[in-house]
Formats: sequence, structure tokens, C-alpha cells
Amino acid sequence: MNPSSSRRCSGFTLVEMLVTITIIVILAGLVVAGMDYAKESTKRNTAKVQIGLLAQACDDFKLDFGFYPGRAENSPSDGKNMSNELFSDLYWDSNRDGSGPLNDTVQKIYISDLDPEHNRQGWIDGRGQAARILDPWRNEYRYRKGSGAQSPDFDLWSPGKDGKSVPDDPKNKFNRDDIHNL
Ligand SMILES: [Ca+2]
Repeated sequence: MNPSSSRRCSGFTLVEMLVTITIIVILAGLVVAGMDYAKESTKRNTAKVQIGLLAQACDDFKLDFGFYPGRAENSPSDGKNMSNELFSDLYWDSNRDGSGPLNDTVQKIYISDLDPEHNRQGWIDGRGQAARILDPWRNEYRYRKGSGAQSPDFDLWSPGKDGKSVPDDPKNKFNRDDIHNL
């Protein structure tokens, strides 16, 4: 047997091993990146559906009461810390008499999926009247109405993956991943 054929039969050379490992690492990276992309895409689609549900419920509330959800005349312009007010008006105590849905069979429930005990959308944080409504990245949905809002009715949005949003500065980089009701 000549020496070169015996070397070929001995298996991979070091270079061949390194090339093979490099290819495997690159392929694994592509697979992980693809899975991350698919997960983010699913989250964005979920947020769009949830914002649509909430926005429709806000319109239904307005038809009944003549004003949009939220206690104050003007919401904070950044829309922060408002999801509990949405929760209260759209689920917990829409007629604002202090009785929750278990003790008040008269009041209207605008989104049954806001029930914290079942949490079918997985978007409720907290229990009882203190519950908040979270987007798929576990940040509160933002909401504002009144003279400070850009929309004549209300603004309702997710700050997106980065969890940040500067609504009165449309070109701000933190707004690029935001998802709005349209
Ligand atoms: Ca954002």
C-alpha cells in the first residue's frame, strides 16, 4: 500500500475538520436566526390582533357612554401606565360603580378575554382590579386620549420589542418597532 492512500483512509485532515465544523456553526446560526425571526413575527402579529380587539372595544365603549375609556380628560402624552384604566373600563367595572364583574351582573363586559382568571390571551398581569394589559414582549400597551393625543379619538399601541416609545417625536428611533392601531 502506498503512503498517500493510507493517509486518505485515515479519516479527515485537520483542515477538513475545521471546514466542516465552520459550516455546521454557520448553518446552526442561520437556523437560530430564522427561529428568532419567526418568533418576533408571531409576536408582532399577536400584538396587531390584540390592539384590534382593544381598539374595537374602545369604540364600543364610546358608543355606550359617549366618551372613550380612561378616567382623566387627557391621558399622559406618552400613554404610559394606562392599561389598568383600559382594563377597568373594558372589563372590570365598565359602569364605574365600584363593583367588579363577579358582583355586578348588569355591567357590560367589552372583552371577555380580559378575564384575569382565565387569561386566554396571556396578556393579563396581576389579578383583580389591579390587572394590567401587556403586549407580547411583556410591556404595557400604551393608550392616550384627549387634547394631547395625535389621533382625534385615541391612540393605542405597543412600544414593540424595545419596550420604548416617544409618541410626540415621530422620527425617534425608539418608535421604529412600535405597532399602532390603524
Ligand atoms: Ca419601540
